[in-house]
Amino acid sequence: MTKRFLLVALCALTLAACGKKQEAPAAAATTPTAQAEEKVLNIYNWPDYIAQDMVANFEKESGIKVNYQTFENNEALQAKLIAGNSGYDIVVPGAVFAKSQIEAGLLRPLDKAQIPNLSNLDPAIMAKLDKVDPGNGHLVPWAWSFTTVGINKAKVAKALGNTAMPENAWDLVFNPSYTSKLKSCGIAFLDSPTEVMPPALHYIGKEAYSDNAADHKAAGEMLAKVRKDVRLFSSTLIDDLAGGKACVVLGWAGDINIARSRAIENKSGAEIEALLPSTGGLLFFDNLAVPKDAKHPNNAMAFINYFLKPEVSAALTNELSYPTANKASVAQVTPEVGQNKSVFLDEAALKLAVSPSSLSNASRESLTSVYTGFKQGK
Ligand code: SPD
Repeated sequence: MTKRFLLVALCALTLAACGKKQEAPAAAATTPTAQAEEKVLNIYNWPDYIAQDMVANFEKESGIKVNYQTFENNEALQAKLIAGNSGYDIVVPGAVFAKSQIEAGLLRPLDKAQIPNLSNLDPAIMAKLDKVDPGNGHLVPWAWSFTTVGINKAKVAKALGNTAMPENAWDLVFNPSYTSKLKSCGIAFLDSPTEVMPPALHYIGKEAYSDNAADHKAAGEMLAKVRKDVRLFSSTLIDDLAGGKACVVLGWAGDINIARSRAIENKSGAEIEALLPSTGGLLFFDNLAVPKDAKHPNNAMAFINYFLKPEVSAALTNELSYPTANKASVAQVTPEVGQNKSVFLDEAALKLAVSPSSLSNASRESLTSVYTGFKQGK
């Protein structure tokens, strides 16, 4: 997927709008037909990534009982899909992993006849997703956002003292001149090689999704210099930031905005902000997909169709600060969310932003090895 292509798609959207361990669900013994399929749907999604009433409303409307479980990173989902027989009927892989999952036959083609609301999707975004999923045969976009730096403004200002905020927000997590000061109030990183290494590569001027092991090593050398200042590798950055365990995070803009709302709800007084780095954030797209061995594929299609109702997609955006690709939902996005520049990026931020790209298995292995060394302080 090229940067240019995604940029055009996202501009269209913007203009319009502007680890818990879990048991796998029990699998049914046979693959049922549409008529015979039991009224059950097993969903595996990221945490804090669904509107509050969506499952209950779908259950009420469809009579299908939903079992909902969460995973914390693409690596965890990938392991489940490779192992097979996960018991899940819907999973939500990122675009960076989805291409290779489709090529490996891990995902089942969509039955588009059962999803008439596909017509609500933004054709520009679907055309771009076609690079990951030829013919848009396997994926329906769930939500998108970008990886960036989030801060608790007052704590960061205090920890920096006389030092001004950097022009490039990535300096707050990758430049020892800043991290050495910010460690006092807590620096937290996402805990995943494919979340931390691409921003690190981007920061040192390499391709964020470089396949070159020498680039990976160079990013590891940069990271080693800030390792002693990183307090947490975390899958709970929303709580860490809202609750005060961290004052700076390398995380997802959507989750940083959730932390911001939570701090306001809790009346904690913390002012939390998702920053727009001067060299750009890293865009990501997460997508609904059906594992090849799903036992309730027709129920999965029903859920996808339900999600694509304009009001259902809009509820996700309004509650969680994550835009969707549902063009028909844009009119129902609240002005507060629609005008937030760290939810819907403006043209300038979109131009700077880095688009996702598929990573080969070999690259993922190399990134994991460098990341593990970084975490272990080697
Ligand atoms: N609150 C959950 C957000 C899920 C984000 N997925 C991010 C994938 C980025 N590569």
